[in-house]
Amino acid sequence: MTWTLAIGERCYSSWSLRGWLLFDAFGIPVNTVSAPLYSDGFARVLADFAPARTVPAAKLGDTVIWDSLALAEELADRYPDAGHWPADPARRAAARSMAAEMHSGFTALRSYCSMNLRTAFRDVPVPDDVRTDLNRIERLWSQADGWLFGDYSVADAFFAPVAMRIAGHDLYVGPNARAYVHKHLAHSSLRRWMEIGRAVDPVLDAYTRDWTETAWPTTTTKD
Ligand SMILES: N[C@@H](CCC(=O)N[C@@H](CS)C(=O)NCC(=O)O)C(=O)O
Repeated sequence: MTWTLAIGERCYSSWSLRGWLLFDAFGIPVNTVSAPLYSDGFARVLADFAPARTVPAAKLGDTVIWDSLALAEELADRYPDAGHWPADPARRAAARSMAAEMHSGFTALRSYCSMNLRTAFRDVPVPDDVRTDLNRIERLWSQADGWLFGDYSVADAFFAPVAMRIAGHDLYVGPNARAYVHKHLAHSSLRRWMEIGRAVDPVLDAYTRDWTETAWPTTTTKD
């Protein structure tokens, strides 16, 4: 039996990206079904995932999981060798804390800079509360040497859309954080997600902004 994951549009649905990375980046097979955001089709697709009302929603037989943090824990329990969390207890505790802080926080950055993997912007004015979020993110990422805890973990999957917000809005962060953003830009799972999203997603007007558009940053390295 294979998991099915309901996702929104790949270019715009940051939580869907996290959910999918929890499978793809850890080698767990998954089929996706599209639940188009802001459409009647959204509720129709999610009816199969009751009581879910947001994406991502995952299903395996009678089991339904409708929250990305719950999905991370459930997959980590079911696939103990997949490496969702660092093996070292202190690092695992820190990784869990980071994923949880991301799950419940950074609302200023998240609401001001929506994830948009199709269109990038430059010269975006940065309000104080967004800078405060960025400062906190930089502090958390400061230990990254490659990925946050050595091997790719749930903490990295949870921060992937944050890295894409920084890249796609050309937000200033220092050299360490910039290197971490580029690590995500080079990540094969993320690149594949982006490619498919750009090929199949419609342009959603809700994500149009008045800021100056620019080319999406690319990276020459691949993971
Ligand atoms: N706490 C949820 C958040 C999921 C979420 O807000 N997903 C958005 C799409 S990125 C959604 O489904 N929005 C549709 C809605 O709220 O009606 C999780 O961690 O999975």
